[in-house]
Amino acid sequence: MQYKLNESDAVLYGAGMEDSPAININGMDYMASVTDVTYGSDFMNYTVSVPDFNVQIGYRFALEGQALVRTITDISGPGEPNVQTVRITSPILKVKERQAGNGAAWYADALTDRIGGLSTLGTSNQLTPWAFVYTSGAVGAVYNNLPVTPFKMVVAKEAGQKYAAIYDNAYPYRFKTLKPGVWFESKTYIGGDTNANGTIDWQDGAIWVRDQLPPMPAELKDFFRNGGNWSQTHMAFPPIEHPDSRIDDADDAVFRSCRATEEIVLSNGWIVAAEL
Ligand SMILES: [Ca+2]
Repeated sequence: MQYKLNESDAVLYGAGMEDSPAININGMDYMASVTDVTYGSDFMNYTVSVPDFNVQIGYRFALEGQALVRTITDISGPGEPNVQTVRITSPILKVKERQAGNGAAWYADALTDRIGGLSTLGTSNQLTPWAFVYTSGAVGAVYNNLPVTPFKMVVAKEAGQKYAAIYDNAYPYRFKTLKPGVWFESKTYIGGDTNANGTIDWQDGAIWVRDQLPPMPAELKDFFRNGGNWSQTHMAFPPIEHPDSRIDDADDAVFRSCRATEEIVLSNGWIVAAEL
C-alpha cells in the first residue's frame, strides 16, 4: 500500500506485500483473511475473518481530506467474549533509506526526542506517544484514540535497506469484563510543506497533529485568559505504569528549559488508568 501526495507525486509507504496478513488478539498473532468488501468513492468496509479465534472484525477505511481514517467498527462471532486486545500487525506508515530526504521523529523518553535522517538513527523498537516519518517530498503523521501509548516506532533493515515504520499499539477492546464501548480509530495523514519554510519535515506533520487534539474546554480557556501571563501547551505522556513519575520527568524538563526566567510550572490534565 502506498500513499501519494497528489500535488507532488511524493510517496510514503503503508503495509507492504512482505507483511503477512496477521492480526494480533490478546498478544498472539493469528492469520486473517478478508471475506467481504463493500466500498464507495471515499471508503472501503472490510470484514476480516480470524478463523482460529472464531471472530470476525469489521474494519473501515475512509478518506477525510488528506487523512486516511481506519476504524474497527464491529467484532462478532463465538470468540468475541474472549477478545481483550486487538492489534493490527502491519505498519501504518513507512519510509525507506533510498527515498531522498528520508527522516523520522519520535519521543524516546521525557528528555529525549529522536529526530533525523535514517542514516543517523540507530535501530529502534519503541513505544511512543507521537511519531512522524518524512521525505523531501512528503511528511506522514499519525493520530489515534488509544488510551495508552498509542504508537510504536521501528527503525530496522529489510533486504539490506534501512527503514522507519510506525505501527498502531494494541486497541483495548475489553478490560477484563468491562467494555468501554469506544471503537478504535487511527488516522494517517500525508502532507507537504505546511509551514512554508522550504523544508518538509516532522514539524509540517505536527501542525496536523495539533489540529487533532481535543480542544481545551471553554471554562479553562477563560480561566487562563483571565489569569495573567499564562502560556499553555499540550503534552502527551505514556503513563502506563508510573504516571506520576513520568509527569514529574516532563515537568522537570519544562522547568529546566525555562530556568533562566521566573516561572511556575503547572500540570493539568487527565490520566487514564486501567488494571490489566
Ligand atoms: Ca516545512
